[in-house]
Amino acid sequence: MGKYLGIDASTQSISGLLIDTEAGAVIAEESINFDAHFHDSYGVENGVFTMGGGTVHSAPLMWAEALDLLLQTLSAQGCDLGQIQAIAGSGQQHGTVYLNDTAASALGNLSADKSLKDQLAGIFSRETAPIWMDTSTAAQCAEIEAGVGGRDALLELTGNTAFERFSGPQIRKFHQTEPTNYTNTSYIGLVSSYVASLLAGKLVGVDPGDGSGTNMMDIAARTWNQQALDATAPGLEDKLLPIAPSGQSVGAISPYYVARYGFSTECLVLPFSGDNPCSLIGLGLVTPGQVALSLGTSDTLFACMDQPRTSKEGEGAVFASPDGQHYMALTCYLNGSLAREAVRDEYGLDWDGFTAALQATPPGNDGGLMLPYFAPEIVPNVPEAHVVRHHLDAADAQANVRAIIEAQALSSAIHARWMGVDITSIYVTGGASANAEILRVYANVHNCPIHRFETTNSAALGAALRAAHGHNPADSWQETVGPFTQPVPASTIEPDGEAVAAYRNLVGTYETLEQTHTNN
Ligand code: XUL
Repeated sequence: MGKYLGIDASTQSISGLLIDTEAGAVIAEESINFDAHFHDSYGVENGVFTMGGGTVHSAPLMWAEALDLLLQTLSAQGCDLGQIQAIAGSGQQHGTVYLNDTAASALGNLSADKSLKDQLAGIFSRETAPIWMDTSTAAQCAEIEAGVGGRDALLELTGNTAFERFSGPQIRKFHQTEPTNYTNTSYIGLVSSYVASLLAGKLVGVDPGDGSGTNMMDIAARTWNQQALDATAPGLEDKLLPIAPSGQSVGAISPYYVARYGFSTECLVLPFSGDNPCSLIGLGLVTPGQVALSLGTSDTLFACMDQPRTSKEGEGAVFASPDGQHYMALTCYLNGSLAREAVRDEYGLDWDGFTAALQATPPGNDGGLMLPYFAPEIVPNVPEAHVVRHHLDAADAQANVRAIIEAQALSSAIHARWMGVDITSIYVTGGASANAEILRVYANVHNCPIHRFETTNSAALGAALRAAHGHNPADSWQETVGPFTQPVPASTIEPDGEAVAAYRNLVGTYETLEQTHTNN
């Protein structure tokens, strides 16, 4: 029991969330927006530099400056940072930070009289860091896959095929385009391990959760895979620290933070993990079979798996869970709110009208189906936007509303199969989760209860819960996450037998329609 801090270093901001496990409550939350504070000094927009040709970077020195500002702000608000027993964190996944041979000593000798920014400006062998939004490495992806013996071989070794945003292809591009700077790099970290290093005052390794997003880690053994490293860049193993187990403290916080912000000398730092793996914990998914669905701009399905199952068709990514035992599956549908809003607007409805349309139409929609690709879709892979209506009258507003929601729910069932998870419950978050009629469709398609979950920052909460568990490893994960991950009271929607039967028949028809109109 005690107080634990979760730090989320994300694309547009860095946030801190403090929990009190005795009270089972979040007691402070603060966020530093990069554009608001650093647009003028670093030139970032939406936290990043968009450099053309799909290249998107950010500024690791800015992240250090923002960390100082975050801690200063929390302290100025009256947070007693001295009571914090452990810190863990979460970082935007895949982004890489390149440090030279002065980094270890600069981090180890931080003086509390000067800021991180003033002391660390010289530690970078590359001033900017490519991040997850970077799509400039298609050639490197192909080279890495070929280097290990093909796409399936990389999938087998690391759990994922090569993705442009993943760290390995980004490192390979750096080695190819800036060979001297690559040679002068002593340490390559991820956003997560870099921010952990700032706090620990020493270089910290990448945890398995974030290591899974590199195309370089053996997903089952949770160690770097030499074959994948060799296919990425020469001498890479010397620039990486061993994978750091997510639950093991890397030591006490640097004296810099004790002197400057009043942290206890005993406050422990745990390895940081990726934001999605931390969200898995922050949503309470610590038991295989538990699934969360975020209905946001895009719809994202998270699942806790007992094995590192992979998707050959690229339906999703696999990450090691920072709970140390399980795995996380992540599938992202681009046509989430975007598509729901397109239908709402096409028929001149507001959200009440949208809900009324769902109430007025039967499960199964009398056979009317829609393929809702209002924008290109990730899953299934649909490169060009196109909407298909099947036995569906484009003039019938109510049937089109039901068709879009049923399409999304049926697709979430079809493309969750690769996870091999027997879905027993779904926690739903995000804007559209407030609509019980939408959730009813999901309950009937998946034949399981749907619980609504309200969260502001599940990644930061997951990080704080990881800190709590790292400090109290004898507690079960369920005990740790339980008090913080309860569904909204009375929000549970149970499946209805008749509707479940209707969807059981419809899923095959939808799947055939999808296969007819897509590449999958
Ligand atoms: C996941 C991914 C993004 C970033 C966002 O693979 O690229 O979700 O983690 O911060």
